[in-house]
Amino acid sequence: MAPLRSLVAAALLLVSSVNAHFLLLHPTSLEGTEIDESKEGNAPCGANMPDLASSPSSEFHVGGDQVAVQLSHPQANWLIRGTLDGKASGNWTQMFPIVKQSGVGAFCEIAVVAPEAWVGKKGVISVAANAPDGILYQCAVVNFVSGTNTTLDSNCRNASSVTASPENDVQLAALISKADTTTKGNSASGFGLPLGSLFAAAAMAMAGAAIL
Ligand SMILES: *[C@@H]1O[C@H](CO)[C@@H](O)[C@H](O)[C@H]1NC(C)=O
Ligand SMILES: *[C@@H]1O[C@H](CO)[C@@H](O)[C@H](O)[C@H]1NC(C)=O
Ligand SMILES: *[C@@H]1O[C@H](CO)[C@@H](O)[C@H](O)[C@H]1NC(C)=O
Ligand SMILES: [Cu+2]
Repeated sequence: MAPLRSLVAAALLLVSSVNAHFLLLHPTSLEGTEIDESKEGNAPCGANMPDLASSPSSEFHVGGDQVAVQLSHPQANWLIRGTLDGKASGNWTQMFPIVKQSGVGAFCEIAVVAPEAWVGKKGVISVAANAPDGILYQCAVVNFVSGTNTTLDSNCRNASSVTASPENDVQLAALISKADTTTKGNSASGFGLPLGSLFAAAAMAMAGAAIL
């Protein structure tokens, strides 16, 4: 009986791991806490589409706020982007340099930024993971507010085995609107210093890696 039982257990594990991709824990996903990971391959948000009038929303500080995820793959690259388009159909602005997570589990960036011009507006944050089984999506509807939030959410943590570093991912970079890409890092575009300096730091880190 034991062999059969362990076979069934192994099969169940396989089935559940097929659809285990990632969870968006903060800001709260459009799907709430019952995220259908089997639908995460659907751009731009996974199982649900945002509705600025009725989707639950939370505050997001444009000067720096948190995005917390839980990854079920040993590795994935992350893109965090935002738009004021209520249907999340375009006009994506990159909110953080693309990073590669290595290690299964909790990962949280604590200083994700949005353009100052978005203060007082409602929009959509979309988190895209380039995982071994494709590009996966989750979204959150947020009210953009001024300032920074340095009080970490209980879900905002990095698992002890998780590391992250800047990554050049052309597939994820292609998910940013062209018009935004050309002005990225330019303070005249509405971004403050933080994103510009983040990109500079990321570029320097990549240049350093290239020398090695
Ligand atoms: C995208 O932004 C442009 C310029 O601000 C605007 O004219 C256009 O309507 C926006 N498109 C969407 C889908 O929001
Ligand atoms: C900052 O984020 C934490 C965690 O989500 C939240 O409890 C707190 O209310 C936020 N602070 C402000 C000023 O919005
Ligand atoms: C998690 O790791 C990333 C990458 O090193 C770092 O930027 C971030 O601040 C860390 N998050 C927390 C909650 O310490
Ligand atoms: Cu997956």
